[in-house]
Amino acid sequence: MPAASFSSSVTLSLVPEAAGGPFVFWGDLPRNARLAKSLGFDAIEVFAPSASFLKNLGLIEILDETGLRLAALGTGAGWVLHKLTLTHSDSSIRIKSRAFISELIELAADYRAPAIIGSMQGRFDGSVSKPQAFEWLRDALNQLGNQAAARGTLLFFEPLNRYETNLVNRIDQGVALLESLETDAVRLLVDLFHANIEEVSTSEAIKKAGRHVGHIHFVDSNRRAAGWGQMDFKPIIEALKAIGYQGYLSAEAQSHGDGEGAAKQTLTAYNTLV
Ligand SMILES: [Mn+2]
Repeated sequence: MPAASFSSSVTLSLVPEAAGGPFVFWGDLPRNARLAKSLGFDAIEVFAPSASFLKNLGLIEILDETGLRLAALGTGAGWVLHKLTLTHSDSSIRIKSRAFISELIELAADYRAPAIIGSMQGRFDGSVSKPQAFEWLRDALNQLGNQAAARGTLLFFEPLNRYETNLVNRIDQGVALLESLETDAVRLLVDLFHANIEEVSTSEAIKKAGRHVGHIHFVDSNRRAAGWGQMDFKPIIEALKAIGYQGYLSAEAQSHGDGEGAAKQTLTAYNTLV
């Protein structure tokens, strides 16, 4: 078994409208970045209202000060705040969705980080057929993946559980989608909460996905910090080691008002498992 070379990351939301969402830290980027560093994290993953919002916030100064890396930037605020998706029946909304994500890809690339497409994949319904939605999604991923590649980074695509999308729920469906693309710059984000709902075996699915796995949302079965649910993490960590995974275990968990507690618990689990 190869030695593990994972890194730790923790999520920070700067979107108050996402209240109740699975983020460990909320608001106050400088304070929470310093706290993440002092607790021992390698990186932060940021969920922000927009690229322009983040540009004005001094992200580079706080990364420089703390020595933290940027693991990834989420794009889901396009959905939460503006109801944008890449598979919407209205072409003007699909165009706005690509532009919203494109700006975040550019900004993330400045920090050598990928952007994440999760909820922005949308869902098919009404006048939009499943094949039509997939055609739009593939076209968007090709364009946005090429953009990321041109900037020397990757794009992450996240399967979501059945209550959040009817497009890509499982890891093998994500692999099939990525293998149908013309770009090779898109990797799967495996969120262990979603996988726990949808997979027969998360560890076997990870082994089959192999090189396509680019990022992990590290969270327990009930979407609380790792170790505070009933997930069996050992075979999952073994599977990640077996495929030579070298990315982040990024804590994306509900913290119920105690970000520091959830962050500490995540690191206890991380240090026990990795
Ligand atoms: Mn996630």
